[in-house]
Amino acid sequence: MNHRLQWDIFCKVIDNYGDIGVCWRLAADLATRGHRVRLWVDDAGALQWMAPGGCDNVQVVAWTQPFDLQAADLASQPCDVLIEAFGCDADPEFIAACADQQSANGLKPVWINLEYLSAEAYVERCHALPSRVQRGPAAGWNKWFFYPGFTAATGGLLREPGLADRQARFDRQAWLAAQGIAFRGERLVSLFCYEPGALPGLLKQMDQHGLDGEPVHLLVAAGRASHAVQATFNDKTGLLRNTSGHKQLSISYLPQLTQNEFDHLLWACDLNFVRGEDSLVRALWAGKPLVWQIYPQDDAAHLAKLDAFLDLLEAPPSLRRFHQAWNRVGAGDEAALDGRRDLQDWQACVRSARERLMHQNDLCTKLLSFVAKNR
Ligand code: TRH
Repeated sequence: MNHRLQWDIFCKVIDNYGDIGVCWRLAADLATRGHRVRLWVDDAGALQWMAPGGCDNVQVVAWTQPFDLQAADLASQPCDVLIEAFGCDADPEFIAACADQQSANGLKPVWINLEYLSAEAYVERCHALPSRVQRGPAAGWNKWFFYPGFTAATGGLLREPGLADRQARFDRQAWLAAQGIAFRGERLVSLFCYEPGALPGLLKQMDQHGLDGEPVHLLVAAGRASHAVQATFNDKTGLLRNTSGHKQLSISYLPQLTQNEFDHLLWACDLNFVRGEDSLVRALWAGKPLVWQIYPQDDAAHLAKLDAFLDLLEAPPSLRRFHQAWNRVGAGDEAALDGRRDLQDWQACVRSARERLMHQNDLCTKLLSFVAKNR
C-alpha cells in the first residue's frame, strides 16, 4: 500500500483536448486514491467544461513562462513523483528545486515521462526503461519511460476504480431525457472526429440506409466534429444540403460535455465514433461498437498504429475496412462505409476486448507499484 504521495504532473496543451484530458483523468484518479496532485498546465481553459467541479486534492497550477516556482508551495509539499506528460519537459527551475530538496532531506522524486498510447510492439520493449540524466542539478538521476498500453507488459490503461459500477447503474432513458434529446427508438450514434474525408459519404450512407435496419440519430460532439458536419451540409456539391429532406438520419449537436457526461454519451449510444487517445479508451470501456479516427501524423506513422490497434481488437474484416475508409485522406470508397450488416460482429469484438482488458491492472495501479519499487 502506497502512503500519500505528492505528485507533480506537467502538461503542455499542443492542440485538441487529449493532453489535458488524459492529464486531468490521471490527476483525478490519483487524488481519489488518496494522493495529492499539482497539475501544472500552460492552458487550463478546457478544464472549465471538462471538469468544472474540480477534484479534491488536485491543485491546478498555471505553468507560465517565465516559470513561477512560487505558484506552488514546494517547501511544505515537496515533490515525490514528477510526471512529464507526452514528452514535455518540466522547467529547469523546478528540477533545481527538486535537487535542492534532495540535498536537504535525501529524497529525490521518481521522475517519469508518460508516453502516448499505442498497441504497437515497441511499447512492451520500451516500457519502464530508464534514461540517465546527463547534465544539470539532477545529473545521475534516472528518468523513467512509462508507456500506457493494452497488454500486461505495458503501463496499462486509465480506468478509475468504480467505473464498472457507475456503468452498471447508468439509466439510458433518464440520461437522454436530461439532455433534452428526443428519442424515438432510433439507433443512436455519437460522432467525435476531426474532419474525415469520408464524412459526407458516411452521412449519405446513414441517411439512405440507416443502421441495423433502423433510422439513425447522430449525436455530434461540440467543436471540430460539429463544424465538420455543418461544413458537409454547406458544401457546394449539394450533398445532403437539404437537411429537412432526410430520410433515415436526424442530427443533434451537443454542447461541450464534462468528462463524466462524455462517458454517458458513449454508454448511451449503439455506435461510437471517437478520435485521439482518451476517447478511444473510454469507448472501449463503454463496450459498444466503435470506430476510431486516429490522430494523423505527417509521416503517416499513425497508420501502423491504427493497424496495431485493430490487431489487438481482433477486428473482423468489415471493421478493418471501415477504419481504413474512415482514416483515409479524401472521400475514398463509399461502399466501405456501409456497416449496417456488421454491427453485431463489431459489438462482439469490442465486448471481448473490453473483457480481456478489464482483467488487467489499470494505469494508476501500475504507476503506483512502479513508484513504490523505484523510490
Ligand atoms: O481531442 P483529441 O483529438 O486529442 C488528441 C489526442 O489525444 C492525440 O493522441 C494527441 O496527440 C493530440 O490530441 C494532440 O482526442 P482525445 O484524446 O480523445 O481527447 C478528448 C478529450 O476530451 C477526452 O478526455 C474526452 C474529452 N471530452 C469531453 O470531456 N467532453 C466532450 O464533450 C468531448 C467532445 C470530449
